[in-house]
Amino acid sequence: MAVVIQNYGFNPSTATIKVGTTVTWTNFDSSQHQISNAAMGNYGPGQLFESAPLGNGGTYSFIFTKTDSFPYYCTIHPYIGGYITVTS
Ligand SMILES: [Cu+2]
Repeated sequence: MAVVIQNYGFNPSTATIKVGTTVTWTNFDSSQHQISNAAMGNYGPGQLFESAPLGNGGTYSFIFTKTDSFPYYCTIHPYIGGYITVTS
């Protein structure tokens, strides 16, 4: 499934997907964004995915292989985030 990053937000900001689904984020903003499921500075255990900083047109893909709920953030702008629920 596709998530658009635009106007400092994720669209859709919440999604429910089946296990094994690949989610691809694409940045349409001129500002860089970086996707991470770790809260800012909370790296290490519990961190499942994190992109490089994405410039305009940049994409990042992650395959969700276990059922759980995953809040995620932009590490550069931690006030924006999204939520992915993975079901069996
Ligand atoms: Cu950002």
